[in-house]
Amino acid sequence: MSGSKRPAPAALAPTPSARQLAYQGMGLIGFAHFGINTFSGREWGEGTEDPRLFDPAALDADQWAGAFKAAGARQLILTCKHHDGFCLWPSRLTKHSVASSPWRSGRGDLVREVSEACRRAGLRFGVYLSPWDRNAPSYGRGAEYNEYYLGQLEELLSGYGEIGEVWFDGAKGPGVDQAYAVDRWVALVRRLQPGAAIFSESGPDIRWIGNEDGVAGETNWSKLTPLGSISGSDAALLGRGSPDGSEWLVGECDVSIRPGWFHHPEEDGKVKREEELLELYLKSVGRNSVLLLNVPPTREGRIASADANSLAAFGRLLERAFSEDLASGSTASASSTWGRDPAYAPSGASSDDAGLYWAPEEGETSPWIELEFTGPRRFDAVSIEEFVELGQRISAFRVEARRGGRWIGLAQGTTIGYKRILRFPPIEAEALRLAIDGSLATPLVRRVAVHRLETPARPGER
Ligand code: FUL
Repeated sequence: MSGSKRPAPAALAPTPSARQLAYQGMGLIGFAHFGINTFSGREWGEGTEDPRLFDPAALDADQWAGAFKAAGARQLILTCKHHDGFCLWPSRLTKHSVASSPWRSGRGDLVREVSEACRRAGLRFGVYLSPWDRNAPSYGRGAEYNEYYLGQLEELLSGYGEIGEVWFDGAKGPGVDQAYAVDRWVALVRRLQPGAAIFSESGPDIRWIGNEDGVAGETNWSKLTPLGSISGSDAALLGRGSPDGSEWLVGECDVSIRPGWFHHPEEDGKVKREEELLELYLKSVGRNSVLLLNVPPTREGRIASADANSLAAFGRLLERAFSEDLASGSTASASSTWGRDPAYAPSGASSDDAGLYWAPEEGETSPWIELEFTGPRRFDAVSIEEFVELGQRISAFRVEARRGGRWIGLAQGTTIGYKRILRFPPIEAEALRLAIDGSLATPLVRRVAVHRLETPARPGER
């Protein structure tokens, strides 16, 4: 085959949309639960709360955006309306909103303030609009409520610039039954905000990961055959996806930095620290998913200092660990390489260029790629990326390091997907090998990078 060009390997359906790729590329995104519950001290309001309760005297949306930005978040989603029905913008469709509150003398619009602060900080802005509404008199009256909900959605999608994500919460309390016109919600988002990724328990762009702990399955396919309605036994399936799923559905791991989704002063001592947040990052972003981290502002309308400090320290940990690839400059070799087109050369595996990947010859049963470092490297984590544009393929792999001429197993796993990060005890080595033991079709590896998560050397390390 020397000198000849081969066409790129054929796509393995399903494949991600540009919208889904852009979404997953964000990695870490923020969530801000804020509303009448912040003032009543509840997690689920009843819908009967007096709007006059809402008065965040020192509200500073730039401070929120800055706190999320410091962690490295790329987007912030605001609970524009939670289950209690209170709207953080002056909706024309109800009086149960900031317009009936003392905040900014009833002339405030928090959706505007937060969306503009996000833009100033370089964050995308996303909206959460609870379908379950305990205040709307029409809730439970079928079409009437659906019109109301669509009207509110239209206000949010047309009045606040570009929206990065729309979050449809699946929570629905007992009692009143209301059938949702989900197809119409999706059509409206596609029409007004074609770039917005849509989250619901089962898509169409982003799927719920099946828990609210911020943790994806160790095996995690970005593919699933939509479940329709979700029952408890489906949680594990949501966490791991399915190799033969019919749709591309990226998993999103939602979790709060505190026990509750809303800020309660009595939980000020229970804010997750940066090490815990890094662990969650490895179990979400590091498992082919996205981390949606909730940090709820206080009654004053600010992110509390404990939360802001954790976010900033978390951001520093991520920056220190992942801004550098300790394998850069390595010489790559492989069991074989697809064709001779330089775009498919093994060095593509350690390149940042999104257009490059390494693929072995078709039909090879145990392909591998090795990176010979420019000198010994001390590291405790490896991140691997598949070229998912042509479908997710790898189902079994191993990572080994060569030290003093001997190969040592560091980690093994099943899926890789958009990104897989593996952590192991620190080791000093001269070379790294990725061996692929199972793949649905010719594996395509975009990148293999080497990292150090911990700086202090501990006694007894290998
Ligand atoms: C759940 C809701 O019931 C919680 O209050 C919170 O908003 C969480 C993100 O989703 O379904």
